[in-house]
Amino acid sequence: MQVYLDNNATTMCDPQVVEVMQPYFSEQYGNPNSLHKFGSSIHPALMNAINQTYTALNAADADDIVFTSGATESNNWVLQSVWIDHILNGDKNHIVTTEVEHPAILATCKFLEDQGVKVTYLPVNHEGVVEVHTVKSFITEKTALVSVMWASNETGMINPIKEIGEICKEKGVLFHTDGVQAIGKIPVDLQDVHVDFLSFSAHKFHGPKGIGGLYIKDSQALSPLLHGGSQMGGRRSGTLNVPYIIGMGKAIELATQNIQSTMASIRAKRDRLEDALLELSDTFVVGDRNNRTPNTILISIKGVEGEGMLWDLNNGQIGASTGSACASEDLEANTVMLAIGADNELAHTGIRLSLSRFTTDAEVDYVISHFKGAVARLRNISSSFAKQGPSKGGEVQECELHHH
Ligand code: C6P
Repeated sequence: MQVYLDNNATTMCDPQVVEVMQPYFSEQYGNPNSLHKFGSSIHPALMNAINQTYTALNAADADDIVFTSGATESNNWVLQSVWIDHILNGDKNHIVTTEVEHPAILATCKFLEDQGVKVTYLPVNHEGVVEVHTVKSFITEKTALVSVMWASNETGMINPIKEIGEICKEKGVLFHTDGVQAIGKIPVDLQDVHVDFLSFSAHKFHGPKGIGGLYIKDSQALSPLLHGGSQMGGRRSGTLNVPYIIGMGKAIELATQNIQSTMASIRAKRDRLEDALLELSDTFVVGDRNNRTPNTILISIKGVEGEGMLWDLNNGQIGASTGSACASEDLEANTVMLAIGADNELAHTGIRLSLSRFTTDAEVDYVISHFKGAVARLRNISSSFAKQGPSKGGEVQECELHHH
């Protein structure tokens, strides 16, 4: 059996999504901006995908949803354009975000700091959640934007987006949320929360990679990041990625239409897995499961390095991660675990397991049994090393076992 438990990194494209995309590669390949029938014949399917996206997010007609290459682009767009519109060409100089955002936010903020923008990185509590009063206390009259992720890719913890939105509205500050890990996992209702901008990527909800979007409340002004042929009303130039937009429409519809029952089913499997793994000694899971996306577990196993676990799980045909996929090659400590107060040693022990609506009970059973075996094997290696001691060539082994 092989089991994929890294659905926060990316998901399988749903076969139903692949099917609706298929005709738009070699049969209906026209450019929707062309005036001939090859172009115009695409319009109904494109309109359908747009409607599916508006419905899934409960966006209002007055709002705009602009298709992008994904959340990295959407996040860059919001931050860089708020800088241009409100800092370079306005009287603000400050952006508020959190310590635990995805690199698509953090690296863009670093870039903006180099340009002279003041950025506040808010701390999170021991559960990995940013507290409302913390956000409130750092907003000044110079703040142009607050950017807080809806749910964490690493821990699954859900931030109080509704309350933060209210504060931003009250203070007249723009509010952006990275909604990548929320859509398809928890209800996202854009008429229930005050959010100016929301970023998303289709491949996190069983759509194709390289397509996503930016929701813009009330179609408010935001300088384009990509200039060119004025597609999407001039907001985002570049020929529309027709098959992927159509695929994303189907994917977001499938991911959100039965959200309550999907959540309940994933949650039941996740909780069963989590309960079983917590039977192991010296383990803990980050964050209250009731305030977490129902598919995610970030578990720490004392004395067992994350990379060692991944290697053993991989040998057992199980795909998991130590955290964000884009940071998994650097072997650094998990930055989110450091942010919640873990020491360096503990922050090297995190394993992220993320399920999907395709995860089965048989897969969960298999993972429970393999995981427990892996912990026993790795703890055995550590304890025999400890008994053996450094006098028997241990220093070399230590190097191999603890490569940090
Ligand atoms: N997180 C993870 O393993 P792109 O790559 O542009 O589709 O999405 C980037 C992105 C932005 N925000 C959040 C919260 C994300 O989780 C991601 C992607 C993956 O956690 C890959 S690094």
